[in-house]
Amino acid sequence: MVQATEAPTDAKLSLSALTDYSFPQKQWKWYDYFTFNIDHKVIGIQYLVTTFIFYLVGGMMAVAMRTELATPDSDFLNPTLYNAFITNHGTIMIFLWIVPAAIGGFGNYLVPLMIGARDMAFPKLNALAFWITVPAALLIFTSFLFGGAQAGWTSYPPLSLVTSNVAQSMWIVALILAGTSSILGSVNFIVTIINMRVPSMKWDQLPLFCWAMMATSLLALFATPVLAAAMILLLFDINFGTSFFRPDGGGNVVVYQHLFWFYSHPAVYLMILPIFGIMSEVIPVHARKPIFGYKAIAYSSLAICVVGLFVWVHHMFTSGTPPWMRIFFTVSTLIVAVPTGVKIFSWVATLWGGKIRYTSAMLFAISLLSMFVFGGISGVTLGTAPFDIHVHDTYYVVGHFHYVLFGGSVSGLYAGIYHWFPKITGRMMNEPLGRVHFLLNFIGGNLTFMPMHWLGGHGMPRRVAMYDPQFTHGNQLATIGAYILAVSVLPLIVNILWSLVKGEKASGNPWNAMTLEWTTSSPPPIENWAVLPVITRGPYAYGHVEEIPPAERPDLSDAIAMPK
Ligand code: HEM
Ligand SMILES: [Cu+2]
Repeated sequence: MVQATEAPTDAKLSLSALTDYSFPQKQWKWYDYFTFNIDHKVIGIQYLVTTFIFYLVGGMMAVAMRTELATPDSDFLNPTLYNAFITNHGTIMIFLWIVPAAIGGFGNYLVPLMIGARDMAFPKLNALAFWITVPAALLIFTSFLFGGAQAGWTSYPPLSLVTSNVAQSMWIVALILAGTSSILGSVNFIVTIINMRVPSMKWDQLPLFCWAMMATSLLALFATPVLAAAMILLLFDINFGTSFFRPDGGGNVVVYQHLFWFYSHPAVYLMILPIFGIMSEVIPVHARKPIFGYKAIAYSSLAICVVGLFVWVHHMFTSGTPPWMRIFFTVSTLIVAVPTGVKIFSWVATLWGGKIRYTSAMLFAISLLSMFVFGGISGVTLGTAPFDIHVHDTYYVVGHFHYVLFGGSVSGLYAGIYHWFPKITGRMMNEPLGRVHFLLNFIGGNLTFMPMHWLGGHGMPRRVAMYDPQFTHGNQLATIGAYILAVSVLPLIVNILWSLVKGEKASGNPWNAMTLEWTTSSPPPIENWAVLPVITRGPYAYGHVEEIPPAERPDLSDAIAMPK
């Protein structure tokens, strides 16, 4: 564990002196970011940068697929390569972008800073968790030399037993590595949040992002080992002549589906809970209001974590599930929408009557609200067995999960980038360019994924390179949307690179935020603070003093202003 320095820890954190704990100190050099560095901030940045590059690779595959789908015939990619692209696009987006960027990237960078710790509880384990994602990515990329895995990101047997064995095995090992990284990370977050908070921080003063990371980590810890088990059994079936899932050897394919979805439904929460955490930080700061329903938001993350473990069969309504199972899992799926709704209402109530600043971070948070709610509602329709049976494996499902994954998780990651970039780099981003990015993203996202609901509802199956000509127009709209999305990342990339060099210098707390990461300098020094901060109020006590000039501010250092 990283020890606190000998500096005194009795300084009071008063609102008039939010940056009191900053001090000039050594920073890491550029080459430190290429080493087995154990600083949580370096590891967070390593995750954010590498996963963003993986995102671009996954995005290029998507553009290639949408180009193929611009016409009904298979004339751009050959169908085998098309299958490899769907499989690896999905895999990269989930396992190499959203999960590691949200948990590994923002989680590592922010959690210690938000709880007043100098690092994570197990810094070396943390570095190990990052570095095993690198061979995972290399395996995925090099598997294309062997044709690439082609059985979809779900890799159901028997298809996964008969397509491209070498590439499929590489894919499996990559997932086991990514899963191991996720388990190591979870243990670290749980111990860190429980044990490493500054002593003065009570549970109800814990920032909501940390609550979200706690729920995420518990969920990852329960669910991920099951994925590893499924993957190892599948690897044996492919390479060592076993028949756990091989039908002609007496194996059972439905068992694979249970094991896979027992992990992979919770995985959708691994992809959205940390993002919900980002929302709960970004919205109050830019709406200048205390968060509405702090406890409701914190506990609903835990509720999602528990109920989310009991809904997985909604992915298997068409796999011969008996009626009682369909009823049970329809009901549990609808129940999980309740704690999610609680969060949505709390964010809307926080916005309500706020002094909203339409910063790029806030724009992406609002875009998340609208697109995630849309995807959540189509999710409720899918969770209802009688409806799901009709649209299962159609483009309706693809429309649904892109609204939650792209409109939800990716918007949230973007909001996080615009919000914490000044903290991480010490430079402000360019706001007008951010708005261009937001507009292109919002228009492109809806144009790409909205027509898919219509296509699926009219019977277009998913995972196909060729389709019936009656579906041409809807597909062309989606393809145009995808090109807009491809262009939309350019302003973001230009903004990041330009701001890194030329951006206006950021103060310790450019947004006037109240969580602890803003009390140190931007970027924070290696040890985070000279003296550990002392907490005297909740993390969202907005609207009381900020408009009063510092000299006239009342001394709130003893007030604990928690929203009730
Ligand atoms: C927050 C994040 C969510 C993410 C990331 C997500 C992601 C996904 C993904 C990747 C699939 C595709 C499965 C496949 O390949 O067959 C899917 C399908 C499905 N989702 Fe979601 N989902 C989310 C939320 C929800 C919600 C809130 C519900 C319901 C309340 C829901 C219900 C379903 C159902 C029932 C299916 C299965 C459809 C079928 O196979 O016919 N999802 N989701
Ligand atoms: Cu699910």
